[in-house]
Amino acid sequence: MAFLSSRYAHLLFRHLPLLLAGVIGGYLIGTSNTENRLAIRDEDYSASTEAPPVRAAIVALVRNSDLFGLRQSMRQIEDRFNSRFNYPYIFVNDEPFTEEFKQGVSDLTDSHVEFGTLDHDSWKVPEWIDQERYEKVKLTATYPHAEKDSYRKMCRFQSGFLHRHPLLKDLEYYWRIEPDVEYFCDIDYDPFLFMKQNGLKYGWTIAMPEFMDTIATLWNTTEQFIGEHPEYLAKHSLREWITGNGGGYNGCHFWSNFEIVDLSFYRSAEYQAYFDYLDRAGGFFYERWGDAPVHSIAAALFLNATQVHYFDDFGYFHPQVSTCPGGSKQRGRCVCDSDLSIVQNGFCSVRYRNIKHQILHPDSPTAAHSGPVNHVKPFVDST
Ligand SMILES: Nc1nc2c(ncn2[C@@H]2O[C@H](COP(=O)(O)OP(=O)(O)OP(=O)(O)O)[C@@H](O)[C@H]2O)c(=O)[nH]1
Ligand SMILES: [Mg+2]
Repeated sequence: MAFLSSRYAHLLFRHLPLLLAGVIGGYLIGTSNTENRLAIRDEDYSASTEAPPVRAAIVALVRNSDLFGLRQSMRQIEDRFNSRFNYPYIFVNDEPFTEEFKQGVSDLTDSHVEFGTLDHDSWKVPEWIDQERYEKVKLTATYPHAEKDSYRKMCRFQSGFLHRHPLLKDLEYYWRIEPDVEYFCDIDYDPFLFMKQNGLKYGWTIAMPEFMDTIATLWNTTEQFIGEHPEYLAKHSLREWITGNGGGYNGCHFWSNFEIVDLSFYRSAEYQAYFDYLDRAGGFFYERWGDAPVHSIAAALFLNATQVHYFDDFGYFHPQVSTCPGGSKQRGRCVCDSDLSIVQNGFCSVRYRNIKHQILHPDSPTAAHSGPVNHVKPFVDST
Protein backbone atom coordinates (compact mmCIF):
# COMPACT_ATOMS: atom_id res chain seq x y z
CA MET A 1 0.00 0.00 0.00
CA ALA A 2 1.54 3.23 -1.17
CA PHE A 3 0.25 5.28 1.70
CA LEU A 4 2.13 3.14 4.22
CA SER A 5 5.43 4.46 2.88
CA SER A 6 4.73 7.98 4.07
CA ARG A 7 6.49 9.08 7.19
CA TYR A 8 3.15 10.25 8.53
CA ALA A 9 1.44 6.93 8.02
CA HIS A 10 4.40 5.41 9.79
CA LEU A 11 3.97 7.87 12.62
CA LEU A 12 0.26 7.37 12.80
CA PHE A 13 0.49 3.64 13.20
CA ARG A 14 3.44 3.86 15.50
CA HIS A 15 1.52 6.15 17.82
CA LEU A 16 -1.87 4.54 17.44
CA PRO A 17 -2.06 3.51 21.12
CA LEU A 18 -1.32 7.10 22.19
CA LEU A 19 -3.80 8.51 19.74
CA LEU A 20 -6.50 6.12 20.88
CA ALA A 21 -5.81 6.90 24.52
CA GLY A 22 -6.11 10.53 23.63
CA VAL A 23 -9.38 9.96 21.79
CA ILE A 24 -10.96 8.52 24.92
CA GLY A 25 -9.46 11.29 26.98
CA GLY A 26 -10.62 13.90 24.54
CA TYR A 27 -14.19 12.81 24.80
CA LEU A 28 -13.90 12.78 28.59
CA ILE A 29 -12.97 16.44 28.70
CA GLY A 30 -15.49 17.27 26.01
CA THR A 31 -14.81 17.89 22.36
CA SER A 32 -16.78 21.11 22.32
CA ASN A 33 -13.92 23.10 23.79
CA THR A 34 -13.60 25.21 20.65
CA GLU A 35 -10.59 27.44 21.05
CA ASN A 36 -12.14 30.11 18.89
CA ARG A 37 -14.56 30.80 21.71
CA LEU A 38 -11.60 32.06 23.71
CA ALA A 39 -11.11 34.84 21.21
CA ILE A 40 -13.40 37.62 20.18
CA ARG A 41 -15.57 36.29 17.35
CA ASP A 42 -18.20 38.99 17.09
CA GLU A 43 -15.77 41.25 15.27
CA ASP A 44 -16.16 41.39 11.51
CA TYR A 45 -13.49 39.31 9.82
CA SER A 46 -15.57 38.66 6.73
CA ALA A 47 -14.60 39.22 3.12
CA SER A 48 -14.38 42.72 1.74
CA THR A 49 -14.25 44.08 -1.76
CA GLU A 50 -11.23 46.19 -0.91
CA ALA A 51 -7.59 45.14 -0.95
CA PRO A 52 -6.72 42.55 1.72
CA PRO A 53 -6.50 44.33 5.09
CA VAL A 54 -3.37 42.53 6.24
CA ARG A 55 -0.02 42.33 4.48
CA ALA A 56 -0.12 38.58 4.10
CA ALA A 57 0.34 35.85 1.53
CA ILE A 58 -0.18 32.17 0.98
CA VAL A 59 3.31 30.72 0.67
CA ALA A 60 4.94 27.46 -0.33
CA LEU A 61 8.32 26.02 -1.13
CA VAL A 62 7.67 23.74 -4.09
CA ARG A 63 9.28 21.89 -6.98
CA ASN A 64 8.25 22.05 -10.62
CA SER A 65 7.23 18.42 -10.27
CA ASP A 66 4.69 19.46 -7.59
CA LEU A 67 2.56 21.30 -10.14
CA PHE A 68 -0.42 18.96 -10.10
CA GLY A 69 -0.41 18.48 -6.31
CA LEU A 70 -0.16 22.22 -5.81
CA ARG A 71 -2.95 22.88 -8.28
CA GLN A 72 -5.14 20.52 -6.26
CA SER A 73 -4.31 22.42 -3.05
CA MET A 74 -4.89 25.80 -4.66
CA ARG A 75 -8.21 24.75 -6.18
CA GLN A 76 -9.49 24.01 -2.68
CA ILE A 77 -7.98 27.09 -1.07
CA GLU A 78 -9.50 29.29 -3.75
CA ASP A 79 -12.93 27.64 -3.45
CA ARG A 80 -13.04 27.58 0.34
CA PHE A 81 -11.40 30.94 1.03
CA ASN A 82 -9.24 32.94 -1.28
CA SER A 83 -11.51 33.64 -4.23
CA ARG A 84 -13.33 35.95 -1.78
CA PHE A 85 -10.27 37.38 0.00
CA ASN A 86 -7.70 37.65 -2.79
CA TYR A 87 -4.51 37.19 -0.85
CA PRO A 88 -1.44 36.84 -3.08
CA TYR A 89 0.54 33.64 -3.44
CA ILE A 90 4.32 33.36 -3.22
CA PHE A 91 6.08 30.24 -4.44
CA VAL A 92 9.77 29.60 -4.04
CA ASN A 93 11.96 26.87 -5.45
CA ASP A 94 15.61 25.80 -5.41
CA GLU A 95 15.44 25.74 -9.22
CA PRO A 96 13.89 28.22 -11.63
CA PHE A 97 10.17 27.63 -12.11
CA THR A 98 9.18 26.46 -15.56
CA GLU A 99 6.75 28.44 -17.70
CA GLU A 100 4.39 25.47 -17.49
CA PHE A 101 4.44 25.67 -13.68
CA LYS A 102 3.88 29.42 -13.60
CA GLN A 103 1.01 29.23 -16.04
CA GLY A 104 -0.50 26.18 -14.34
CA VAL A 105 -0.79 27.82 -10.92
CA SER A 106 -1.70 31.28 -12.24
CA ASP A 107 -4.63 29.79 -14.17
CA LEU A 108 -6.33 28.93 -10.88
CA THR A 109 -6.50 32.34 -9.24
CA ASP A 110 -7.24 36.00 -9.86
CA SER A 111 -4.80 36.89 -7.10
CA HIS A 112 -1.28 38.07 -7.71
CA VAL A 113 1.25 35.20 -7.84
CA GLU A 114 4.97 35.64 -7.34
CA PHE A 115 7.70 33.13 -8.12
CA GLY A 116 11.18 33.12 -6.65
CA THR A 117 14.33 31.08 -6.41
CA LEU A 118 16.60 30.63 -3.42
CA ASP A 119 20.07 31.83 -2.78
CA HIS A 120 22.77 29.25 -2.38
CA ASP A 121 23.44 29.85 1.32
CA SER A 122 19.90 28.97 2.27
CA TRP A 123 20.01 25.67 0.36
CA LYS A 124 23.25 23.89 1.10
CA VAL A 125 25.01 21.52 3.43
CA PRO A 126 26.93 24.11 5.50
CA GLU A 127 30.72 23.97 5.49
CA TRP A 128 30.88 23.15 9.22
CA ILE A 129 29.13 19.81 8.67
CA ASP A 130 31.50 16.85 8.94
CA GLN A 131 30.88 15.18 5.58
CA GLU A 132 32.13 11.77 6.66
CA ARG A 133 29.83 11.68 9.66
CA TYR A 134 26.91 12.91 7.57
CA GLU A 135 27.45 10.35 4.78
CA LYS A 136 27.48 7.59 7.39
CA VAL A 137 24.15 8.76 8.79
CA LYS A 138 22.60 8.77 5.33
CA LEU A 139 23.71 5.18 4.80
CA THR A 140 22.69 3.80 8.17
CA ALA A 141 19.66 5.74 9.45
CA THR A 142 16.37 3.95 8.90
CA TYR A 143 13.76 6.71 9.22
CA PRO A 144 11.96 7.92 6.07
CA HIS A 145 13.95 10.31 3.84
CA ALA A 146 17.12 9.40 5.81
CA GLU A 147 19.16 9.09 2.65
CA LYS A 148 18.11 12.42 1.13
CA ASP A 149 20.17 15.60 1.02
CA SER A 150 17.24 17.48 -0.47
CA TYR A 151 14.84 16.63 2.34
CA ARG A 152 17.29 17.91 4.94
CA LYS A 153 17.99 21.07 2.96
CA MET A 154 14.23 21.55 2.72
CA CYS A 155 13.79 21.20 6.50
CA ARG A 156 16.66 23.59 7.19
CA PHE A 157 15.31 26.08 4.66
CA GLN A 158 11.78 26.01 6.07
CA SER A 159 13.17 26.37 9.60
CA GLY A 160 15.48 29.27 9.05
CA PHE A 161 15.27 30.85 5.63
CA LEU A 162 11.79 30.84 4.10
CA HIS A 163 10.60 33.78 6.22
CA ARG A 164 13.75 35.72 5.23
CA HIS A 165 13.28 35.25 1.50
CA PRO A 166 13.23 38.68 -0.22
CA LEU A 167 9.76 38.05 -1.65
CA LEU A 168 8.40 37.83 1.91
CA LYS A 169 10.09 40.92 3.24
CA ASP A 170 6.99 43.15 3.31
CA LEU A 171 4.67 40.53 4.76
CA GLU A 172 3.26 40.66 8.27
CA TYR A 173 1.81 37.14 8.10
CA TYR A 174 2.10 34.04 5.98
CA TRP A 175 -0.11 31.00 5.55
CA ARG A 176 1.96 28.01 4.58
CA ILE A 177 0.57 25.47 2.18
CA GLU A 178 1.87 22.34 0.50
CA PRO A 179 0.97 20.26 -2.53
CA ASP A 180 -1.72 17.61 -2.02
CA VAL A 181 -3.36 19.17 1.02
CA GLU A 182 -7.12 19.50 1.38
CA TYR A 183 -9.37 22.04 3.02
CA PHE A 184 -12.76 20.59 3.93
CA CYS A 185 -14.56 23.69 5.21
CA ASP A 186 -15.62 27.06 3.93
CA ILE A 187 -13.43 29.59 5.68
CA ASP A 188 -15.81 32.52 5.85
CA TYR A 189 -13.61 34.86 7.84
CA ASP A 190 -10.13 36.25 7.34
CA PRO A 191 -7.72 34.25 9.56
CA PHE A 192 -4.95 36.82 9.04
CA LEU A 193 -7.16 39.62 10.32
CA PHE A 194 -8.46 37.39 13.08
CA MET A 195 -4.89 36.70 14.20
CA LYS A 196 -3.83 40.31 13.90
CA GLN A 197 -6.76 41.68 15.88
CA ASN A 198 -6.33 39.08 18.60
CA GLY A 199 -2.56 39.45 18.93
CA LEU A 200 -1.95 35.87 17.76
CA LYS A 201 1.46 34.84 16.44
CA TYR A 202 1.18 31.16 15.60
CA GLY A 203 -1.86 29.29 14.25
CA TRP A 204 -2.08 25.53 13.73
CA THR A 205 -4.50 22.73 12.83
CA ILE A 206 -2.82 19.38 13.57
CA ALA A 207 -0.54 18.45 16.47
CA MET A 208 1.08 15.08 16.91
CA PRO A 209 4.18 13.35 18.31
CA GLU A 210 7.41 13.39 16.32
CA PHE A 211 9.39 10.38 15.19
CA MET A 212 12.05 10.69 17.89
CA ASP A 213 14.92 9.10 15.94
CA THR A 214 14.91 12.13 13.67
CA ILE A 215 15.46 14.56 16.55
CA ALA A 216 17.52 12.55 19.04
CA THR A 217 19.56 15.54 20.28
CA LEU A 218 17.21 18.42 19.43
CA TRP A 219 15.94 18.84 22.97
CA ASN A 220 19.40 18.67 24.58
CA THR A 221 20.60 21.29 22.13
CA THR A 222 17.55 23.41 22.90
CA GLU A 223 18.20 23.15 26.63
CA GLN A 224 21.79 24.28 26.11
CA PHE A 225 20.50 27.24 24.15
CA ILE A 226 17.97 28.15 26.83
CA GLY A 227 20.72 27.79 29.44
CA GLU A 228 22.64 30.51 27.61
CA HIS A 229 19.53 32.64 26.96
CA PRO A 230 17.02 32.24 29.77
CA GLU A 231 15.78 35.75 29.01
CA TYR A 232 14.17 34.45 25.79
CA LEU A 233 11.63 32.26 27.58
CA ALA A 234 8.10 33.64 27.61
CA LYS A 235 6.58 34.02 31.05
CA HIS A 236 3.33 32.15 30.33
CA SER A 237 4.60 29.79 27.67
CA LEU A 238 3.34 26.38 26.54
CA ARG A 239 6.56 24.74 27.70
CA GLU A 240 4.64 22.20 29.73
CA TRP A 241 2.83 21.12 26.57
CA ILE A 242 6.06 19.86 25.01
CA THR A 243 7.67 18.41 28.11
CA GLY A 244 6.85 15.21 29.90
CA ASN A 245 7.66 13.64 33.21
CA GLY A 246 11.22 14.59 34.07
CA GLY A 247 11.20 17.62 31.77
CA GLY A 248 12.34 15.96 28.51
CA TYR A 249 10.71 16.60 25.14
CA ASN A 250 7.56 14.55 24.61
CA GLY A 251 7.69 14.97 20.82
CA CYS A 252 4.51 17.06 20.52
CA HIS A 253 4.67 19.45 17.61
CA PHE A 254 2.41 21.43 15.33
CA TRP A 255 2.36 20.06 11.82
CA SER A 256 3.93 22.95 9.97
CA ASN A 257 2.72 21.95 6.51
CA PHE A 258 -0.14 24.18 7.70
CA GLU A 259 0.77 27.20 9.74
CA ILE A 260 -0.36 30.81 9.83
CA VAL A 261 2.34 32.89 11.41
CA ASP A 262 2.97 36.47 12.39
CA LEU A 263 6.40 36.70 10.78
CA SER A 264 7.66 39.04 13.47
CA PHE A 265 7.94 35.84 15.52
CA TYR A 266 10.38 34.19 13.09
CA ARG A 267 12.16 37.50 12.56
CA SER A 268 12.63 37.99 16.30
CA ALA A 269 16.08 37.98 17.88
CA GLU A 270 15.22 34.90 19.93
CA TYR A 271 14.00 32.83 16.99
CA GLN A 272 16.95 33.85 14.82
CA ALA A 273 19.44 33.07 17.60
CA TYR A 274 17.73 29.72 18.24
CA PHE A 275 17.85 28.76 14.55
CA ASP A 276 21.52 29.77 14.25
CA TYR A 277 22.37 27.74 17.33
CA LEU A 278 20.58 24.66 15.96
CA ASP A 279 22.14 25.14 12.54
CA ARG A 280 25.64 25.23 14.05
CA ALA A 281 24.90 22.09 16.07
CA GLY A 282 24.39 20.27 12.75
CA GLY A 283 21.27 18.25 13.61
CA PHE A 284 19.50 19.17 10.39
CA PHE A 285 22.07 16.85 8.77
CA TYR A 286 23.48 14.49 11.44
CA GLU A 287 19.89 13.70 12.33
CA ARG A 288 16.91 14.96 10.35
CA TRP A 289 15.50 17.81 12.40
CA GLY A 290 12.25 18.95 10.85
CA ASP A 291 10.92 22.47 10.62
CA ALA A 292 7.79 21.27 12.44
CA PRO A 293 9.47 20.45 15.77
CA VAL A 294 11.83 23.43 15.42
CA HIS A 295 8.96 25.90 14.87
CA SER A 296 6.86 24.22 17.55
CA ILE A 297 9.51 24.16 20.25
CA ALA A 298 10.23 27.83 19.55
CA ALA A 299 6.52 28.69 19.73
CA ALA A 300 6.14 26.72 22.95
CA LEU A 301 9.11 28.43 24.60
CA PHE A 302 9.29 31.97 23.23
CA LEU A 303 5.60 32.81 22.88
CA ASN A 304 2.98 33.18 25.54
CA ALA A 305 0.21 30.59 25.36
CA THR A 306 -2.28 33.33 24.49
CA GLN A 307 -0.34 34.02 21.28
CA VAL A 308 -0.81 30.48 19.95
CA HIS A 309 -4.09 29.57 18.28
CA TYR A 310 -5.65 26.22 17.43
CA PHE A 311 -7.75 26.59 14.24
CA ASP A 312 -10.03 23.76 15.29
CA ASP A 313 -12.76 25.08 13.01
CA PHE A 314 -10.63 24.25 9.93
CA GLY A 315 -10.99 20.86 8.27
CA TYR A 316 -7.58 19.97 6.90
CA PHE A 317 -5.78 17.02 5.38
CA HIS A 318 -2.13 16.41 4.56
CA PRO A 319 -1.26 12.87 3.58
CA GLN A 320 -2.07 10.75 5.63
CA VAL A 321 -3.69 12.64 8.49
CA SER A 322 -6.80 14.78 8.67
CA THR A 323 -8.59 16.95 11.16
CA CYS A 324 -12.31 17.61 10.91
CA PRO A 325 -14.74 19.62 13.05
CA GLY A 326 -17.18 17.32 14.84
CA GLY A 327 -20.53 16.61 13.15
CA SER A 328 -19.31 17.58 9.67
CA LYS A 329 -20.75 14.45 8.10
CA GLN A 330 -24.26 15.65 8.84
CA ARG A 331 -24.27 19.46 8.99
CA GLY A 332 -22.45 22.73 8.57
CA ARG A 333 -20.05 24.05 5.96
CA CYS A 334 -17.42 21.33 6.21
CA VAL A 335 -17.63 18.02 4.45
CA CYS A 336 -15.38 15.48 6.12
CA ASP A 337 -15.64 12.52 8.45
CA SER A 338 -14.61 13.49 11.94
CA ASP A 339 -14.66 9.81 12.94
CA LEU A 340 -11.54 9.38 10.83
CA SER A 341 -9.68 12.37 12.25
CA ILE A 342 -8.68 10.89 15.58
CA VAL A 343 -5.68 13.20 15.78
CA GLN A 344 -7.95 15.94 17.19
CA ASN A 345 -8.36 13.90 20.31
CA GLY A 346 -4.88 12.47 20.29
CA PHE A 347 -2.31 12.95 23.02
CA CYS A 348 -0.79 16.20 21.77
CA SER A 349 -4.07 18.00 20.98
CA VAL A 350 -5.67 17.01 24.27
CA ARG A 351 -2.59 17.99 26.19
CA TYR A 352 -2.49 21.35 24.41
CA ARG A 353 -6.13 22.08 25.23
CA ASN A 354 -5.66 21.13 28.86
CA ILE A 355 -2.50 23.09 29.40
CA LYS A 356 -3.76 26.14 27.61
CA HIS A 357 -6.96 25.99 29.61
CA GLN A 358 -4.98 25.90 32.81
CA ILE A 359 -2.85 28.87 31.74
CA LEU A 360 -5.89 30.90 30.74
CA HIS A 361 -7.90 29.88 33.79
CA PRO A 362 -5.40 29.21 36.59
CA ASP A 363 -8.14 29.09 39.22
CA SER A 364 -10.29 26.61 37.33
CA PRO A 365 -10.90 23.30 39.13
CA THR A 366 -9.97 21.45 35.91
CA ALA A 367 -6.23 21.67 36.36
CA ALA A 368 -4.01 20.59 33.50
CA HIS A 369 -2.97 17.46 35.30
CA SER A 370 -6.43 16.29 36.19
CA GLY A 371 -7.27 15.54 32.54
CA PRO A 372 -6.37 12.50 30.48
CA VAL A 373 -2.92 13.83 29.72
CA ASN A 374 -1.86 12.58 33.07
CA HIS A 375 -2.86 9.04 32.24
CA VAL A 376 -0.93 8.85 28.99
CA LYS A 377 2.79 8.33 29.15
CA PRO A 378 4.84 10.74 27.05
CA PHE A 379 6.15 9.02 23.96
CA VAL A 380 9.78 8.00 24.11
CA ASP A 381 11.13 6.12 21.15
CA SER A 382 13.38 3.32 22.27
CA THR A 383 14.34 2.03 18.83
N1 LIG B 1 11.91 23.30 -4.32
C1 LIG B 1 11.92 22.21 -3.58
N2 LIG B 1 10.89 21.97 -2.75
C2 LIG B 1 10.92 20.85 -2.01
C3 LIG B 1 11.98 19.91 -2.07
N3 LIG B 1 11.71 18.90 -1.23
C4 LIG B 1 10.51 19.20 -0.67
N4 LIG B 1 10.03 20.36 -1.13
C5 LIG B 1 8.78 21.04 -0.75
O1 LIG B 1 8.77 21.15 0.66
C6 LIG B 1 7.49 20.85 1.15
C7 LIG B 1 7.58 19.64 2.07
O2 LIG B 1 8.02 18.52 1.31
P1 LIG B 1 7.24 17.14 1.34
O3 LIG B 1 7.89 16.23 0.38
O4 LIG B 1 5.78 17.39 1.21
O5 LIG B 1 7.62 16.69 2.80
P2 LIG B 1 6.74 15.98 3.90
O6 LIG B 1 5.34 16.47 3.80
O7 LIG B 1 7.46 16.14 5.18
O8 LIG B 1 6.98 14.50 3.47
P3 LIG B 1 6.18 13.21 3.01
O9 LIG B 1 4.73 13.43 3.21
O10 LIG B 1 6.79 12.16 3.83
O11 LIG B 1 6.58 13.08 1.56
C8 LIG B 1 6.58 20.62 -0.05
O12 LIG B 1 5.93 21.82 -0.37
C9 LIG B 1 7.56 20.25 -1.16
O13 LIG B 1 7.08 20.65 -2.41
C10 LIG B 1 13.06 20.18 -2.98
O14 LIG B 1 14.03 19.45 -3.10
N5 LIG B 1 12.98 21.35 -3.69
MG1 LIG C 1 4.14 17.34 2.49
